[in-house]
Amino acid sequence: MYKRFFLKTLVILVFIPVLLSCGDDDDGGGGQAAELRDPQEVWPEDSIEIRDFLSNHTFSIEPNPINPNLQTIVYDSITEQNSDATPILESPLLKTLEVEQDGVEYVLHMIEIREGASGQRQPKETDSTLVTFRAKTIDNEVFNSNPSPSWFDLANEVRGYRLALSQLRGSSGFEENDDGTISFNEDFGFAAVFIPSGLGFFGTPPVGTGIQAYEPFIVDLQLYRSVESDHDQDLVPTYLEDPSDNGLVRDDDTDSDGVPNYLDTDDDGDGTPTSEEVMIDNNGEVQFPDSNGNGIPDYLDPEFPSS
Ligand SMILES: [Ca+2]
Ligand SMILES: [Ca+2]
Ligand SMILES: [Ca+2]
Ligand SMILES: [Ca+2]
Repeated sequence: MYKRFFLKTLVILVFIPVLLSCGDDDDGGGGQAAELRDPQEVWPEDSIEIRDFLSNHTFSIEPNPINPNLQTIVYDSITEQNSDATPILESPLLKTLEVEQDGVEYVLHMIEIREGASGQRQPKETDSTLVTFRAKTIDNEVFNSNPSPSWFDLANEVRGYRLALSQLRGSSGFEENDDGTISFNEDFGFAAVFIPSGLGFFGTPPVGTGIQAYEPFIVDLQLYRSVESDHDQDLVPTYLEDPSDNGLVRDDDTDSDGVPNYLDTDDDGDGTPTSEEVMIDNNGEVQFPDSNGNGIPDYLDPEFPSS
C-alpha cells in the first residue's frame, strides 16, 4: 500500500508560507503584547478543556474525501447512542509529553497512531519536515489543512506542533510513478496532538482561523521526511544554537546584536566566524573546542581568539 501524490504539486508547495506559524516575536507563540495574560493562569483552563475533549470524544481513522489515499482522524462526541465507545483519554495510543516553558509544566497529549519507520530519524524541533496536516479548533472545526506533502521549517512553527513532530519518524521510502506522482511507503509517522494555547498561539491566534485567544487546538499530522537544519550554515546545527538549553532558539543572542544565534554566523561577535571556531570530527559531528580553558567554547567566547 502506498500513498500517491503529484510530484509537481509537491515541488510547488515547498514555497508556501508556514501555516501554524508562531510569528516573529516569540518562540513559544505567546506574543509580547502588554495585555497578554499570565501563562501560569491560562494553562489550568486549557488543561481542563483538553481533558474534557479527550474524555467526551472518541476517534476513528477514516478515508479522506480530499485525497482517497490519505486517511483522516475523525473525532466523535460520546453520547447515549455510542456510550460504549472508548474515550480518547482511555486509548492505548494516547501518550503524554511533559515540557516546561514560561515557568509552566505543560502536559502535551498525543494520539500516536504510528511512530514511523524504524531507522528513520526523529526531527529536532528546528528541522525541516515534509508533512501533511489538518488543524481543528477544540470545537472540532477544521481551520487549516495541507493535504499534499509540503516542506515546513519547524523553527517557525508553534511549540506544541514542533514537539509532536519530534516524536515521529518518516517513511522508509517512496516510489516515483510513471504518471508523475510519487508514492510514500505507508509506514510514515501518523499522530494527533492537542495543543494548549501556551504551546500554540496563546493570546494572538491568526486571524481567520476561528481559534479564540487562549484556546487550545488540535492537529492531525503525518511525517514523511525530515532534514537537519543549519539556518545560518555556520556548521552548528540549529537545534544546538540554544546555549540557554530551554528548547527555544529565538531567545539566544550571545553577542546581543539583535540576531539570534541560529541566524548569526559570528555568534560571539568577535570577528572570527563561528565556522572557524568549531570543528567537525571524523564522524561528521560538530565539536566545540575551548582553547583557553575558561569553560566557554571558542565560538561563544569573545575573548578567544584575542585581538
Ligand atoms: Ca547554525
Ligand atoms: Ca547574535
Ligand atoms: Ca550561529
Ligand atoms: Ca570566539
